Amino acid sequence: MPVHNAEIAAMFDQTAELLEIEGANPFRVRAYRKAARTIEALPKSLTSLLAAGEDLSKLPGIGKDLAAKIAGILASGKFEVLQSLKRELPGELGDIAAIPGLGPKRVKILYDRLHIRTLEDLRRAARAGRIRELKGFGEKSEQRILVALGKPILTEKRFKLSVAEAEAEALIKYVKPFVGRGQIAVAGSYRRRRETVGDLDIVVTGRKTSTISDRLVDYENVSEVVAHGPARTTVILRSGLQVDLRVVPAQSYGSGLMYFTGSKAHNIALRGLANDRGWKLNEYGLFDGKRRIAGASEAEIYKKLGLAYVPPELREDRGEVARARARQLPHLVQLGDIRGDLHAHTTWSDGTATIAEMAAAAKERGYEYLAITDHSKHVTIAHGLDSARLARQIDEIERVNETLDGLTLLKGSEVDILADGRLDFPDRLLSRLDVVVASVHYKFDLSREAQTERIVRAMDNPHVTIIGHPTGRLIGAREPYEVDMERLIAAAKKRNCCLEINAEPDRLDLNDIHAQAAKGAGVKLAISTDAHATHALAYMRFGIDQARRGWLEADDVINTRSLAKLKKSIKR
Ligand code: DGT
Ligand code: CA
Ligand code: CA
Ligand code: ZN
Repeated sequence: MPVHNAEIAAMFDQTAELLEIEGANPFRVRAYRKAARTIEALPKSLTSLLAAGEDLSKLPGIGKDLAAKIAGILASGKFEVLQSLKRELPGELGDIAAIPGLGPKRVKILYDRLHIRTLEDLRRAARAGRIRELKGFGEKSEQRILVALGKPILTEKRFKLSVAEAEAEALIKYVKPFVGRGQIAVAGSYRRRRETVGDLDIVVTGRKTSTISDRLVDYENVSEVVAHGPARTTVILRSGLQVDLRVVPAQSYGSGLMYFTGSKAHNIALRGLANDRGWKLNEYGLFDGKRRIAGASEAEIYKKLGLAYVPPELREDRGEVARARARQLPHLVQLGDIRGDLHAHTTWSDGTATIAEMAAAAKERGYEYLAITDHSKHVTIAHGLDSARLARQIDEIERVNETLDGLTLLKGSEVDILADGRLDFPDRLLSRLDVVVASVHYKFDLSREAQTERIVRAMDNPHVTIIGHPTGRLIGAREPYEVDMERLIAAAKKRNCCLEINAEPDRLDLNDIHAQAAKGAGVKLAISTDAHATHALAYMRFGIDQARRGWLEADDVINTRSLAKLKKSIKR
């Protein structure tokens, strides 16, 4: 049974949690968390990477030790470290430790003295007044526990799009052979390419007697069957991701797909249009009385409603219905429009591939150009470059460029924006570069005013081409720093500076809404992968997803330009 990346990531996260309860070395705890983030974001399964002979210890945050552990998990399906931790610390102790006021030590007391292993155990003990009797607890902490238990401690779990995508692709590959000549698609927020996905909604054509639901239930990766019927089946995968499968007749495939793609708000707007004409729209079709006038394809439904086809990424009821009626929908940027990548790291800082290897990978993607933008010295953990090393790297890039045919490496830097808005390199060096990505990597806790001022000051430097990952957020892990986005956008416009859509699946920064606002103000965007390895250049597609959700067209994105035009348009 192949072990999925999401499962290994979950094992590492859980290990980190239990180690924390045990009071283990914080460095060890962090190492597991970091490895989990890396694994979640991988575009390929670890199984296939290993089979292809890739050295896993080259992945960011994964050393020799963890690489060996991963190989062990892939071979056995089990993680011995986690299992022994669980033997020592059973139940839901990790969840219990997450309750405010209860740290690892107190969790241990609860377990040792009252045998509390689950949230339910804890609730029962608190209601019975047994916690206040424990030394060091008292009535107040018992009250606090009860209050905390009343709230949803485990907030609704959403999955990053990249993680959901790996699950969805494996699942579709498995069920596809059973679909025969029918149609199947993943609908919902997944099809709209939202940055996170609550569950997967799969629509498949078939008759009432279809056996496709039985096949899904048999899927090796299913951990729980919530509902199982001929028309609708719901399962939970081992990663915790829920899958809803709906079987619809072929003549309702378009309406079913449309309904389950949503968003709900978009559906409501469409139903309103149908009602205005005296029709009815639901998941079975578009009806005039009892007569179905459309339903087999989405295209014919939009057409009947007098609308241009609305790409799923736009279906959020943010004005797309009116624009579809006026035939004024944007021509959304596509992956094929992209001619190069403007943010990439190499072994000179914290990347895993050499300049030449990154160049070869970019060329393989059909790119015209790739900007090498290693970190500056302030990011010491990433072996950021000092002035002397950057000068040497510039020479090296020029040397490699001589050997290349069809691809041009751009000399660049991801230069740190220092706390006061100055840059981490002197102007005389920056002036030698083609592309300067300026980013914030520390002092995330400045006030909104100070943080905004800091970044605007950086843009004042005319050598700066692009502001990298402008809000600093990490999806599900780190909130964006406080910053006045409206002011940043206005400042970028005034200075002819670009903003980045960082396509790294943990970042997606700017997000869709901010990207749309930037476009509205006439600011150009760079969709960049921030690749730290050759395979990560493929993250471009996640950036394209967000750009499309932000209504961007090819012209709004600077790296859709030819090299000559790019160079002209980024000149300040
Ligand atoms: P998610 O899963 O939270 O990331 O977001 P969605 O959009 O995939 O939402 P989900 O899975 O609850 O439902 C899938 C689609 O089904 C949703 O986008 C629209 C449609 N849908 C669900 N419930 C309703 C409803 O009550 N009314 C209408 N009009 N559509 C609904
Ligand atoms: Ca969904
Ligand atoms: Ca659903
Ligand atoms: Zn960065």
